[in-house]
Amino acid sequence: MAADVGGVTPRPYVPVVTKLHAVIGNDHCVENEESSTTLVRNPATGQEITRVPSLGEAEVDAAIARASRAFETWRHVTPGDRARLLRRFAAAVDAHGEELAALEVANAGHVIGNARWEAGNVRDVLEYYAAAPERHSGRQIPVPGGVDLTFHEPLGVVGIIVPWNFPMAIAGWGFAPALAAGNTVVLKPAELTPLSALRIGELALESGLPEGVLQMLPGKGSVVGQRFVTHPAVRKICFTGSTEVGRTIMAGCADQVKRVTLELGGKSANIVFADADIELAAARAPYGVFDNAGQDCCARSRLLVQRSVYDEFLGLLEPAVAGVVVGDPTEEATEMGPLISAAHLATVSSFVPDGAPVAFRGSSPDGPGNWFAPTVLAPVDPRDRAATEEIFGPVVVVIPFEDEEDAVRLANDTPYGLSGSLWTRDIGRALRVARAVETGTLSVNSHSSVRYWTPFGGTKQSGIGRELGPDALDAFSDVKNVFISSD
Ligand code: TAP
Repeated sequence: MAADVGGVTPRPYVPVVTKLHAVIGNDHCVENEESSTTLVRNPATGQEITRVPSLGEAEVDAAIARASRAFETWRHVTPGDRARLLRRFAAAVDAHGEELAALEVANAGHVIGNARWEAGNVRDVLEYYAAAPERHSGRQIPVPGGVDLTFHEPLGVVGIIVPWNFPMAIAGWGFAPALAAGNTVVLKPAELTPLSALRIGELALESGLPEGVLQMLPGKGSVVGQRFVTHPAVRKICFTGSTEVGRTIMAGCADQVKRVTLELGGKSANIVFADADIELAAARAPYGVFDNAGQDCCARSRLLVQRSVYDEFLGLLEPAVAGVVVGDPTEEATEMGPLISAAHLATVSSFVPDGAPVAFRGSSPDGPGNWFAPTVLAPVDPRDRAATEEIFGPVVVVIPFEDEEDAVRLANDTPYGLSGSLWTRDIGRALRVARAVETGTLSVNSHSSVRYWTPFGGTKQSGIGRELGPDALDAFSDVKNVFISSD
């Protein structure tokens, strides 16, 4: 494990997080000025899990300086050795998959089945991009008077800012291609959900990544994240989060013409045509919006149903929603867990006030924890707040449409454009509507959005740039053109 790799001596394992210990406090995540720590709670039980350091600007600057020094070495590690180190990192994540999944269940309230998938996703994304350093080749372009070559140059230090809804998967989508392209990474997990990222940072060191190559920096967005934006040595920001914060990040990056990738909010449509397999579309619809308790940027939170099958569809949807298993996320059979925090529960609840047009609801546990039952609102005017704003909770609005043109008009009547689905047996219609809906990804007869082999990202105010897929390395490198005269 401690072999010298490409002139870089990998570090032995040094834990960077002290043992998790329970502490007393009142909120899910409370800043403590005196000790500069943040209290982290279990959203399913309300119980405290641990305190995590909340870094100040001087500590962030020191970490960025370490990342800058590490870059000078990491960028010169040979492609084969960089690939080998990333494969070791993937193997360490794989070996600790159950532990990482358990952290995500406890800290983010993810159901155990999803959390295992997410840990596996971090491993898979690392393995996928471990193949990249040996394949990210430039071009030789025919020109008169000599030879012209292009090279993919790493950018330097990349700052990755991660939200709380998919803490470890979204972290991996950023750091795996960034490291493969030869950059070093500073990563800020969300204050509410830092635990899996901190453990992955330990695993990176344990598997031999040199010190400073990947650093997890917990703390506030307004301190740690903001410093990534303003620090001149950070050459790119990879931000996932709300459109509101994304706008400020983009404006801040403009000051230094800093590269930026933004993965932001969504209000995606699930379009059900009358010629679809209506039973299947209704059976699957709850999982297109209630997965991760609706805290999913790709949630299909607008269900557009052709009027001729509207009543039939709602009749089939009701038992499907009632059948969603909501409860203890540690149980294998559970399909939906709690919301992330009491504050977020209040926000989601505000979309279902007394008198809201609740067609039907699923179940949710009583007692402690941030529980909100799956909720179907119908009929809903397309201009209602619940139909236009991102709720980020288990609430779906159902809206009828007349024909293909009407469906596309409604689907596009939003500033967002991240994801979506359409259900039809007509392949021509599937292609026409898939092309007409303004969105970064779309699934036909499925709710799948994220596959690490394919590009993912939004259009309109859902973001800029694409993650994952074969081209992700291009987002973490610049093309240098070199002309060699033959005269
Ligand atoms: P945000 O409040 O935007 O926070 C996201 C991250 O940005 C957190 O780490 C946060 O830190 C940090 N941050 C906050 N203010 C900042 C600032 N001024 N400068 C730099 N960083 C700052 O979003 P959220 O509530 O965590 O996540 C929910 C949103 O993310 C939803 O809108 C959802 O659609 C979107 N989302 C999008 C995607 C994709 S792929 N498009 C995926 C997941 C989530 P703190 O932890 O300190 O707040």
